[in-house]
Amino acid sequence: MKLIFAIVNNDDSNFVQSALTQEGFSATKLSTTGGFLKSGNTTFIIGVDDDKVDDIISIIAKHSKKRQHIVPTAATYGTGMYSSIPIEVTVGGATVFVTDVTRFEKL
Ligand code: 2BA
Repeated sequence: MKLIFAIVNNDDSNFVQSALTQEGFSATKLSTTGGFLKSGNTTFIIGVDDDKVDDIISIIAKHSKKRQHIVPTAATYGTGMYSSIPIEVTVGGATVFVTDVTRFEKL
């Protein structure tokens, strides 16, 4: 068995959730915050049999879009002056971790 952690954009999360449920997969949805942008995203926790991992990744990939975000960054000059330079970062589609489950119980 595997445990999948999938971090997706909030705007995609309902589509991912609906598609997983429709295909018969159980998932837990957490409200999370990205460490870099400090903005909200959604993390799904999904426990599945090994042979279903690729199916789940396909569902997540299908419903997770890439997005561009403009982020202000601070530049420091030798004169002690600062200025803010916006940079563009690409977020998503989804960040997915797959880990082994050593024990699974439903009590
Ligand atoms: P954030 O940490 O808010 O990162 C948002 C986007 O900012 C990232 O998109 C990436 O394009 C950029 N970014 C992140 N850290 C950066 C850095 N140190 N320098 C420059 N740019 C940086 P994604 O890679 O698609 O990640 C989307 C979200 O997935 C992340 O939101 C974070 O919540 C999660 N994530 C990504 N990689 C992770 C990892 N290795 N471990 C845990 N969570 C991760």
